[in-house]
Amino acid sequence: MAEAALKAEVAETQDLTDGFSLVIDAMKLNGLNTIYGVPGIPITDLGRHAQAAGIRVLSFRHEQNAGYAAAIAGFLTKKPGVCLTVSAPGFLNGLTALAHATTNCFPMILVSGSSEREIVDLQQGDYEEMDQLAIAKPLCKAAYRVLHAQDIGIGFARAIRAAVSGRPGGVYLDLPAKLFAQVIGADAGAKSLVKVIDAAPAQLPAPAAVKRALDVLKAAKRPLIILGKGAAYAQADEAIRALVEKSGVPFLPMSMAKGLLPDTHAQCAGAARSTVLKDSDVVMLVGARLNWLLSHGKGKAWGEAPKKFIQVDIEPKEMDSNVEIAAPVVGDIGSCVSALLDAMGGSWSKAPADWMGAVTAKRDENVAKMAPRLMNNKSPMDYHGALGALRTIIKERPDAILVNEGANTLDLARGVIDMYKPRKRLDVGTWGVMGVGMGSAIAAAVETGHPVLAIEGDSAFGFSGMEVETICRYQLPVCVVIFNNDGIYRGTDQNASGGKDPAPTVFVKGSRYDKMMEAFGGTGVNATTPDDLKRTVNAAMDSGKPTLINAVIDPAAGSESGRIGNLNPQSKLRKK
Ligand code: OXT
Ligand code: ADP
Ligand code: MG
Repeated sequence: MAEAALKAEVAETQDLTDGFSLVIDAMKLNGLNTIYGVPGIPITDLGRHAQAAGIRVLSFRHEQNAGYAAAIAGFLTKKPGVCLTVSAPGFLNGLTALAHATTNCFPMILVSGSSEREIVDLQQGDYEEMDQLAIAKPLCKAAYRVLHAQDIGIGFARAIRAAVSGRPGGVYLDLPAKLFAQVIGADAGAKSLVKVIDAAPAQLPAPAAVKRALDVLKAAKRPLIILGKGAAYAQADEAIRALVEKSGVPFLPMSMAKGLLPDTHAQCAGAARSTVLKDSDVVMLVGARLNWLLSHGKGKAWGEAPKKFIQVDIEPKEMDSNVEIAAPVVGDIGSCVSALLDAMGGSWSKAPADWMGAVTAKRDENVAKMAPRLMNNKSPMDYHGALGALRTIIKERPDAILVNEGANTLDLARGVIDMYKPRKRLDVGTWGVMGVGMGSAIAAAVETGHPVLAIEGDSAFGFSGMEVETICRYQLPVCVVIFNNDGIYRGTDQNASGGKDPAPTVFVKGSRYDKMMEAFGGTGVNATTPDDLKRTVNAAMDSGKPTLINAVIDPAAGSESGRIGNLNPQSKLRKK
């Protein structure tokens, strides 16, 4: 090409922009600086250009894990986590995580490339043909498709607002392949971008609702505050602490709300759970739903005595979802808790001392009962011995983030390991989903820069295990401890037919998961005693290097479904 023609072409393209650039510009303008995804047609170049433009692009081995990373990034930052996938199969792989984000009220945007509308709608068999928008719709808060480059800015603005405003959740953004290469004038492109102002506006509670709630609380003889992961998400930590302390009411943290106030706080009722649920007369829910995790607010777990509920939540439809809510306080938690504090004034009398005394006595009894079990140094380890070792690690490193999944590995770690700071415990959430482990660990390290300790059942780990390569590739400060009991719940089941296939719940005996990490240049360790475990985890946390510790757990130590065996239907007619 002649020099003059080349110059003219360069000058001309300087005045142009395209779909790729507009997606990147829209993200950067709105502070979306990280992408979790898997490359491929039609978004490979988007990842490259985004990286070149200063967006951190974390490339995973499977979209589901990238999606779980985006979901937990949303929980940790209050900004939508972005997951980027290819069309049909990649999109579907990411969809479980989008649904999980929506179920858990985490803001996330699943951005998927898609095939050409004209061909998809006539079902003419395009490459990876699928009507992705229609499929995503029932599984998220909102779903949008952008067909024209000049609408990319609006598309992102709508997606961001939908993800973070009101009750947060997952949003799907469909970007057909053709969009990326569409070219428009650079000026028009710049003007089409939207910087979202006040994406999650404060929602103030009505003063009458605040007064009603305080009237109910004041009349209580045995009040209880339940803190859920919505309260952790809200980042209103100081106000929540002030409310708890000013009211003198015992608090029960749901799993991912542990650490909002330290589990060692004098008013923490985590170790007296059954007692406070049964015996309380007024329960204030703050960012927690009365779903299965709270036995729907009724039945045996809640005892015979009548109860009144106060519920602080941003979602009005949540009220009366399971039982009558005597005092709904609808608004964002920061505004609601501040309003409650203001209205309490300077002379609020604390909850009755005899009630706090009874809760403390029960808590101390349970803690004392557990203490000797945590000291055992058996080999192979049981859960308590192994967790006793890990508990001190978190105590000494309260800023570390704990990721936790499994059945016994989850339920026992939740009880044994005290948390000291907000948003440090990440787990299976509302669905009890296995597979969130490595995605959560990666996002936690990336978003916070803090070291991560992932305590994983051997089954749970298997759902996302290949991401240890991702951890090594990005050199993330993640220490994974696999509680290896040779299977799901236990490794001792037998095939009832007498045949040679193993039982459905058992895995290869004596597996060495630590070798997986070594395969990618990380550190692998086999730990057979609590002392070993403590020493090697400490070393890993000090080094900040990717490490995987295969913790050998007695295969007979677990129980079926951990603490939720009651939900597992069992045949009365057939023997196991
Ligand atoms: O007050 P009481 O006396 O009742 O005592 C309570 C507390 O007061 C007390 N406590 C304490 N005592 C002393 N000291 C301290 N510090 C302390 N703290 C508390 O302890 C008791 C218990 O307290 P807790 O835990 O708070 O209370 P409780 O009653 O358990 O609470 C009820 C719940 C429901 C709130 C709680 O149990 C809970 O949050 N549970 C979540 C359970 C959950 O979500 N489980 C995960 C799903 S299980 C199953 O579905 C699995 N699958 C299937 C599957 C899944 N899930 N997903 C997908 C995609 N595919 C398949 C599979 C495959 S689990 C699983 C794998 C399992 O195998 P692994 O190898 O991974 O794991 P292992 O089991 O280890 O082998
Ligand atoms: P947990 O499982 O810990 O009990 P849930 O996920 O059941 O918690 O409940 C979280 C609740 O928090 C949801 O009902 C959601 O609407 C609410 N929520 C989330 N963020 C906020 C916020 N910023 N302000 C008020 N409520 C919120
Ligand atoms: Mg197991």
